[in-house]
Amino acid sequence: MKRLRAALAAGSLLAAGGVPATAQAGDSVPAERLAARRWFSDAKFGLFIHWGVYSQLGAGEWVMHNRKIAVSDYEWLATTFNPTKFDAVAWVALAKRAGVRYITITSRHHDGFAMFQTAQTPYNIVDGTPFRRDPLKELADACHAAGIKLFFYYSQLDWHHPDYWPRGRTAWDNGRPDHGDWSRYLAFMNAQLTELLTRYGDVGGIWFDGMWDKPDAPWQLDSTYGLIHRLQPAALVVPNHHQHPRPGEDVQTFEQDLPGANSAGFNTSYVSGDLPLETSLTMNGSWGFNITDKDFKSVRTLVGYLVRAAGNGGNLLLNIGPRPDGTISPEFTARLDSLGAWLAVYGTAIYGTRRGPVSPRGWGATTRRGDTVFVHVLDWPDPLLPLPPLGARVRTAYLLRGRAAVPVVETAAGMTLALPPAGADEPDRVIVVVTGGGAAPNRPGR
Ligand code: FHN
Repeated sequence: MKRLRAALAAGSLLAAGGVPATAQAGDSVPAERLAARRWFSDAKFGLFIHWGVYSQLGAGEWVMHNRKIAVSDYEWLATTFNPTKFDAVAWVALAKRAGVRYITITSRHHDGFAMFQTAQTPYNIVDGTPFRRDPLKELADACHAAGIKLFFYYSQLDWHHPDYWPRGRTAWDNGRPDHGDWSRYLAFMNAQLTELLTRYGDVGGIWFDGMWDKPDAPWQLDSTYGLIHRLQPAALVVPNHHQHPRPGEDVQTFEQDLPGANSAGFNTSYVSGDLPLETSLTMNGSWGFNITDKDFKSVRTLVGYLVRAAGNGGNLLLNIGPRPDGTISPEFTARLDSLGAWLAVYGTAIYGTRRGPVSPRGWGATTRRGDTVFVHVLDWPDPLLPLPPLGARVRTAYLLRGRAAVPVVETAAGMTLALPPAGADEPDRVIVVVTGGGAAPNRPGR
């Protein structure tokens, strides 16, 4: 371990595959990445996909840990994985209908099984299963053809690799050796990341997860982030480590929580003022396919999350867990289609917006684009809605759906909107308020 620390300190480790994983100096962000961050902030809606060997057991992606499955038994399970109904074009068509602008898919989860062809281990879907196809390649091709960006989820935590040692919080006796070479593990990870960033065309970014298993380990993040940014200068690093953002990271992501809310208990309540934000969310209570979890959120609730995420200046990354044969359950497809139908009407109040001049409230949220403020009324029973000042005089206000004028009374203390009754099929009444000057965030009343 002493030798490893010395090597790490001297920065002498090379990523396998001959690519030097050198550190990044400070956090000077080149123009390509700044543009990619802006693109990300405009995108507002992404589809998260958790899919892997675990899907076969229909009990979520933690089943190996939860049922204490031995490595050898899980390896056998992997050899039976044969998702012959997987159709990348159909998945992307669904994503397109839903109105998402990017997909983030598990290239490998904590079970360590690679859902892509990798020369670093035979424990991958092409070399280790009867399927023998690379679904990530097929998905990347379909995404590129459809104009959807593809991000790769990559688990830093590994329940299979013998060099993931010393083990972290999720340690249990599953037949792994009680020793390992951490520097070899980091080289393995960097080599797999190199493959993901050189064989799949333009990649939106890498969505890291699992560092929380060993938060104090010498992860050499500068090296890994530097490698990513060198291989694809516009690829974003999205770390789900639940901590303050670090240099080299591009997006602050919050798991099962709106930015800063931390109702889940493991997110940080700190919210970056500079970086794009994202909320990842399950549609039921599970990430990976769970055959008994029918606790699906309603379309109204999901619209509420999308609106409140945007009102907080963030994106919604909404998850599906496809079945082991490659099909997607109707509960997911129906909700995605409904969200797409909703966005076809209301998308202008979401895409390309930033958080509005009034911070999210119990009744809803505001978004803005230039001088136009979108007031999203999600839950307000009364005909009059009082708002704090928007920071600029109102020129006109009208309903987004149907364009009917909305009467406004302005005073020094703010303004009052006279709302039409909500339709039964209308989870969000959107009032378009056109102001005379810039209604910038951080105005009085936030
Ligand atoms: O343990 C994972 C979990 O399985 C899932 O991938 C989520 C997605 O945000 N992240 C982890 C927990 O932080």
